[in-house]
Amino acid sequence: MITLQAQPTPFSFDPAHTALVMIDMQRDFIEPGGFGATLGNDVSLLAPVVPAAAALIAWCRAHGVLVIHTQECHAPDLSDCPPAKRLRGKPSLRIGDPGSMGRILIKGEPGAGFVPELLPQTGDVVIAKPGKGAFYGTPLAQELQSRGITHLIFGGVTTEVCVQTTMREANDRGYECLIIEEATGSYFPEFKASALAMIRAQGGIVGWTASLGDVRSAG
Ligand code: TIU
Repeated sequence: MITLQAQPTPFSFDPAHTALVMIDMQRDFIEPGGFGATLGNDVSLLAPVVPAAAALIAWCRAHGVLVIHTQECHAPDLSDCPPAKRLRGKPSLRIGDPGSMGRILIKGEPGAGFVPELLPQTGDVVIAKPGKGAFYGTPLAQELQSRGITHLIFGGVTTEVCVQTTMREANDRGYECLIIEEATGSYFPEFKASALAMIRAQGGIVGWTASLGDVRSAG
């Protein structure tokens, strides 16, 4: 068992029954010209998440924690993209439109791929997801159940959209959930701070929060 300092209380887990869920560390969210930028966001705000996520992934590999990468993307024919998602708002390019990193959020296109610092390795699990939450329309639940996973550690982008949605879905499914502060980020720093505060409030109503320093201090 590993116990690390966390809020609102220490978080204990058996690495053999724990997975890191790294949410959507894709070029489409982190680099200029992708989906995040088409929505009008300053994507440079997410740059510091990349080295922190790399450090968290390395720590998990060293401690025998399964690494799962999720990827928000759609089929080339958009059959898994509801019009309500594609037509929402007034982005400069919509999902499926051609951009500087290929078609926006389409599976197999350069933009939908992971940033080069965080490429999946042999033994990792990769989950392509059509929604914001990683359980909807994916085999994630079966992947976790078949491995006897009970505890989840979260990182990725963006904190208040895909990360928080997935963490809430996981919490409702009975998983003990921890999010690592430096390894997640938002285009809106105040939303990140609020999401972390919401998660750990009320005795950890959604889960626990901890810093990368807390993780490293655990061993
Ligand atoms: N727009 C935004 O903040 N996020 C997303 O659309 N997807 C994820 O969070 N991955």
